[in-house]
Amino acid sequence: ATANLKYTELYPYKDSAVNSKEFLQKIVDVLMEFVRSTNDRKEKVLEFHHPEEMKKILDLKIPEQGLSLQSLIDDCATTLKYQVKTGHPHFFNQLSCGLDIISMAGEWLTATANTNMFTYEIAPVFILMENVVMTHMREIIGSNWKNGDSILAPGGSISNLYAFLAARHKMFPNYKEKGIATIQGQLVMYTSDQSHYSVKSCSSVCGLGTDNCLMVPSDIHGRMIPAELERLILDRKGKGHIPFFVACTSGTTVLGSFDPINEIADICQKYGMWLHVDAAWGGGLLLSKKYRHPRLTGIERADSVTWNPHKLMGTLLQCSTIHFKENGLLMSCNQMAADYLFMQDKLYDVEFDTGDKVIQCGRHNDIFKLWLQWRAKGDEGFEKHMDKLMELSEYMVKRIKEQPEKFYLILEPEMVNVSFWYIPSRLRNVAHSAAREAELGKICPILKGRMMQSGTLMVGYQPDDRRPNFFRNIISSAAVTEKDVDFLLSELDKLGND
Ligand code: ABU
Repeated sequence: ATANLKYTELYPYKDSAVNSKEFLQKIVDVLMEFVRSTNDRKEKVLEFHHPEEMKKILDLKIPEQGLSLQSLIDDCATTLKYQVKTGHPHFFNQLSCGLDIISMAGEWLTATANTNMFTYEIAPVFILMENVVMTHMREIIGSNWKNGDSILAPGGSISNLYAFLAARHKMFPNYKEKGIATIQGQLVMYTSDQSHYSVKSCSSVCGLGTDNCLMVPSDIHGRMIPAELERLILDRKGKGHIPFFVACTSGTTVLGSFDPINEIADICQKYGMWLHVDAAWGGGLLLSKKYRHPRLTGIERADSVTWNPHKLMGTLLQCSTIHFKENGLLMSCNQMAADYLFMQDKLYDVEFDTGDKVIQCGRHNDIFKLWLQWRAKGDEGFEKHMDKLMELSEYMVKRIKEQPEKFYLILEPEMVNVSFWYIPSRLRNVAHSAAREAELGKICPILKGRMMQSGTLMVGYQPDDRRPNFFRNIISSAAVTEKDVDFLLSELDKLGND
């Protein structure tokens, strides 16, 4: 019946529950087909086409006259046909993998409620949920964090920016009104050379300049060297600068390494500096008794923590949180008191209007899908999920070590990032050296290209400061099993062995 109908036959243009329901059910059928194929190991992870070719396949133009509802249903099916299945058990490419059905249901509800997260007035249930979940997350960070403050932000990079802004506000409370003139001297911030680039971005966005974001050397495991941090602080102090902020990483993007929080906290305490822990990636391990320590030991000593549920916890994109030990800082730092939104004489307790704590106005509802997922799993379910991901990564390391002729493990991982090279036949009897590493590095983009052309697998690669290109395999999806890890290794060998 939807074939020849147009949008004007649906709510709110026409009072037709029948037409609206039929259209939406057809869309749900399309979505369900994507969910089914995502979970079918016989299906490909992607159907790759180069952009120019893809432009020819797709009809993307905006028409003069609106299309029929059936055309829109077809558009939805075509869109998903060419979308990479990031929840497929053979997708190991990104930190955010998987397709959690409960969280997806939450996102559907969120879209249906279609509200903004700035005031209790228009999002009463979601604001209270945010309160409950954020308090729970802070209690997991540390028992001394319960009375702190938190907010959901559009991604880990913006969460890290919030930490920077709060730290500067704490040290220079007049900055908001007086600006740069209030700071007599050069502010300096520190992070490791393995940290996420968003930390360096803060120094550019916030006017320090990237030369004043010092990249502290890391050790061979990818962990910040505390003695180097202290040396660089003293060096800048000697120049009359103001070292004020350290961003320590719990779960680096490439190697999955954890900086030693306690040792870094001692240095921050000694020099009166703000300690931020970027646990966007590794934060999920706070939920595991087995894997939390020693990786995140000392996190309760931080002033702020970034933790992204859309990574290890498998919450649908996007869901990123930033937590502060001290309550009130977010509000005093960012509040602009817009009269048309944040009136103080409202019917209810305006403490629940969280929108004035943030630098954005419109804020997407990222809480409902997380709240619903946490209700489904409980703390126990998340703990099992973390333990399973870590055990699967340990299994992958074991399988790599069992095939030293085909794979070279780059380092013992602390997390679910497994770094390795694939060794094709021609390099199997060659002694390992810088020259061999260079050859192995050249293979990575070729093999990745073959993965994408065949559509059977996706694993990421990159170079780092110490080595040429190498593969970084991520297991952060609940869909992955030991058999999928076996498939991954044998498929790499099938695609790469020439
Ligand atoms: N923000 C880090 C995400 C990068 C990745 O998925 O590889």
